Amino acid sequence: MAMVVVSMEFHSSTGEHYVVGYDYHWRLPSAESFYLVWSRLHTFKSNDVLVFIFNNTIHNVAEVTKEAYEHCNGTNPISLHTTSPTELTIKNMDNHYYICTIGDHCKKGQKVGIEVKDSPN
Ligand SMILES: [Cu+2]
Repeated sequence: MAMVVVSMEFHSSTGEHYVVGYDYHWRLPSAESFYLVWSRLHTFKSNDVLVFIFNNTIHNVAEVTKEAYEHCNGTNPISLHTTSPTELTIKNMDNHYYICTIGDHCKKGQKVGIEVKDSPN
């Protein structure tokens, strides 16, 4: 009985988990728009969790500003994550932007912007 209660509390306090890129995970996409298309197919809310799964010897995840995202500037990220999987909780209603800072991966499409639309239930 106690375990059921704990389980329900856990469920209600966390949002959906989204694996970025589905089974393709987080790597160089075959099409530049791949992660943009992925992002647009979901409605993200605060407390949802983005899961980045990647080969950490050749990729990373950096949260960056919108401007840095648009220019693929990874020199001064908001946060940098180098272990996989990286789970990032959306903590506010702002939009969020993530890139890989390795080589020219971002310019080749390894970047994703998250539009946060609703508050949690
Ligand atoms: Cu990369």
